[in-house]
Amino acid sequence: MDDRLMTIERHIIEQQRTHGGKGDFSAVLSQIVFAAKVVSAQVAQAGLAENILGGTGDTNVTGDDVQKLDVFANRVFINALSYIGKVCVMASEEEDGIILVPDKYPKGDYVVMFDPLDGSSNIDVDVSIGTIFSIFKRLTKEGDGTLEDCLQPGYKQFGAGYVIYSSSTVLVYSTGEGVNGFTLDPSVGEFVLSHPDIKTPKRGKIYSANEAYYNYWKPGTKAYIDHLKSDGNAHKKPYSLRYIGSLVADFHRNLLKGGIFLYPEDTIDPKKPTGKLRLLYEANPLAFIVEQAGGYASTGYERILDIAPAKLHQRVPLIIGSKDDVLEYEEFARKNK
Ligand code: AHM
Ligand code: MG
Repeated sequence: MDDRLMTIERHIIEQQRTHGGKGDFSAVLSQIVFAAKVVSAQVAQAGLAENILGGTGDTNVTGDDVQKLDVFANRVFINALSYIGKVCVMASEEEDGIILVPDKYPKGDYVVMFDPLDGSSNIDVDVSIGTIFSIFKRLTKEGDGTLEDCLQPGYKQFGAGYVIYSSSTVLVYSTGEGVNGFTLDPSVGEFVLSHPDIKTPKRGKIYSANEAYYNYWKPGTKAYIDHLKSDGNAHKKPYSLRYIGSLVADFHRNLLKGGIFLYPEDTIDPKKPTGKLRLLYEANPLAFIVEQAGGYASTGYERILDIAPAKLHQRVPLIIGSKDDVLEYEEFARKNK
């Protein structure tokens, strides 16, 4: 094999060597890579397998329809992370409470949280979907991890990333030293470095939001979007609107091209005044990635990574992307209360 070919496993090993760790964190990452390959293979076949395509008829803890592939992906990630002895507790968007490692396996130092298959309502129509993950070190000393281990602010993440299952499968991750993206080469089953040291433009030309909610947005969000559509903005001409409705896909495009994604507060559902997205499984990991790439993530009022979580399935407004764009949104939110 070409010595210059940087597979993700090699990247993980080389990073570990630089840090001189025991390899526990690397083992966690490698299991996530493995799980991503398994899910990728299933997603690619979703249209073929009648028993995989379509809903189970159940709803998950946050009230969304559960698709069979969600259930499958959730199980794959839990199983892959359970037996290695490096994880003490997990949490998933698909599960009500924390997920403990079965008694028969040793417990390790790491806490892993994930959204196993985000945007799953898009599966049936062949639109890109993704996995998002977030890794912390435990606060408790030993044994099973606890809820407290899971409820840490995002700036304490040890690593985070996402996988996009699309025209190709791409895994993007960061351990706090920049962001790298790897594309799955299906012929050899390896993720290969394709997007080294990703930096997001300081300002973008794209905004991504579900603008059908405009009438339910706060004055600051309305004024901001009006501004982007006018010729009074930084580019002196309207921004472009791009909204897939699959967070990972919208985020990935904006990360590479520059832009701002918004899922702000709205008044549609009084039970979800802070928007739809979850702090632990969606906002935190993507905020970690975007900051590592030179961007920024905010609720409109505060940095996402500074929020001390109060509960597992906490929702937050998420404004994320190119730094100057997100800072400008904050200014509009401040001035238009
Ligand atoms: P999910 O976690 O249930 O799949 O929902 C999250 C998805 C995101 O991928 C996407 O950004 C958002 O829901 C779209 O929501 P909306 O249809 O309200 O625009
Ligand atoms: Mg989700």
